Formats: sequence, C-alpha cells, structure tokens
Amino acid sequence: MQKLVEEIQKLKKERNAVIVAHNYQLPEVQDIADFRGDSLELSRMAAKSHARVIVFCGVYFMAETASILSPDKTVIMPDPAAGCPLANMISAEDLRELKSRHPKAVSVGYVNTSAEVKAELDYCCTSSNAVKVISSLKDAEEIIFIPDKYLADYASKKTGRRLISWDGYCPTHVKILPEDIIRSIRLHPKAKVIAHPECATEVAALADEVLSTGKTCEYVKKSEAKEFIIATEVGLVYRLHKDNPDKKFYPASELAVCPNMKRTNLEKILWSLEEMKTEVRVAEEIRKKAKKAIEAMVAIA
Ligand code: CIZ
Repeated sequence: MQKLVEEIQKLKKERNAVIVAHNYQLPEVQDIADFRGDSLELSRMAAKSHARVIVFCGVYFMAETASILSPDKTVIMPDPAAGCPLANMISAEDLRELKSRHPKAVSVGYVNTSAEVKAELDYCCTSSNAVKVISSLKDAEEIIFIPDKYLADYASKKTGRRLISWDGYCPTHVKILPEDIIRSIRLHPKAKVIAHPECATEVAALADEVLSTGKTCEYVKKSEAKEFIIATEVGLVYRLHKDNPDKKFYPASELAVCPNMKRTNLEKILWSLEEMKTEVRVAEEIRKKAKKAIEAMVAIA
C-alpha cells in the first residue's frame, strides 16, 4: 500500500491536483486526501485551492457541485459509477411538474440532487443549514422541499412550517432502526446519541442531537462527553476516531454502509490521475442556474 500512496502523491504533484474525500469514504481514501468534509465544504475548499485538478472521492452529485463552483478547474472522479440513490429519486422533469402544481411555492432542494435539478431550484441547502434556509422564507406562501422526506420532516418540525415534500430517502440511512438506537443506549448508557437528519423520523426522535457530518465533527470536538453513538453511514466513525483519539464512538448499525461511497479506492485514485479520468463537467447553462441556487443558500447560511 505504501508504494501506491507514494505513486499517488508523486502524480498528484505533477498534475497540480488536490484530492478531496467525503466523510463517508474508506479510511485509506480519507488518509490520502488533502481535505475531508461534507460535500459543500469540499467543493468550497477545492475552489479556493491553487490546484488545477480536483480528484473528487465521493458520489456523482458531489463532483458536479465541485464543477459548478470551479468551472476553470478539471474535476475528475476515480469511479463515476458512484451515484447517489437519493439524488436519483427526483429528476428535473419531476421537479418542474411539482412546481407547476404549486406555482406560488418557493423551491428548496437538498444538496443531494443532480445539477439539472439544482438548476430548477430557488434555494439549495445542506443538512446543516436546511432549518436556517426554511426559517428565512418568512414571506413564502408555500415551500417545496425535495428530495429527502426525512430531512423535510425534521426541518418542518424545527421551523413549524408545512413543507411540500418528495418521497425520497437515503437507502443507507433507513437501515438504521429505532431498535438499533435502543440497544446501543442499553450497551453504552453514558454515550450521547447523534443521528443524521437523513435517518427515519423515529430514529431522529431518539437522538440527543440531529446533525450533519460536518456539525457532528464540530460537536464531538467541543463536547465534554467521552462516548458517542453515531447514527449515520459508518465511514464517519473513522474520521471521528482519528480526530478525537481520547473519545469512543459506536456506530448505531454496522449495516449503514453506502456501497457507492465505498466504490472509490487507492488503485482507482491512481488510475484517475494517470489517465485524467473520468472528468465531470456541468454544461454552462445548467451550471449558471445551479450556482444561483447555491449562492442563494450561502447568502442566508
Ligand atoms: O452534504 C453532504 O456531504 C451530505 C450528503 C451529508 C453530510 O451531512 O455530510
């Protein structure tokens, strides 16, 4: 493995590339990355860097987001087949049809959407700022929120706003069941329970905190607690252990493994740098519209 790591480092320099890895990536992929984080954090860090090439280790919509924010850089994905089933649950056509049934509604969409869907939105949001974005829409008569019904439910409860939601969900997060949380609490009674807002409503209701991956990292660092039950994709536990060696982390369910996030490995990163493949580039017309929805979110959050 050391040889592979050295080859990647050498080629990364030659290509003037930066490697970014989502918090759900395999440990060895997180270790080789220049930046780890959530999708928006990574796209923004990559945009600020002086690198000409962004190697995006995550899923497809994340590489698209990097391309939206860095049109002058080359974004490559080590495995472009790493899709996001949640993002794929709504198409631009579906959203246009939903908007036509609610012509007065303001549309808000989770970052887990394709660039084409983002181009149809008024506001983009992440799991850490969905509540803030919705709270800011005081004058909106109606609000469409797509595609995650559990994030919609959580944001609706927090803001007291009724949301017109979509029947989308993350197949990995729904594997975490209320009984997993109850069992974990029985085994680790002193641990704080942190659930991702993509978890089912009954799971989020059992948590001490409902947080995105980025906010979980911040919370754990500041918390005086020493043990945590983590209800999200298991990859985050590796990062939490690494950043907080004096604290203990227990995944709520070992079944919460996203097969798409695990498609990227060191060999594929090396090949992607050798062949400069596979490039992800968002068409200019779509990019400009999608960027507006992202900027509208940034202006609020
Ligand atoms: O924005 C991201 O990266 C996602 C999808 C979740 C999170 O909480 O990091």
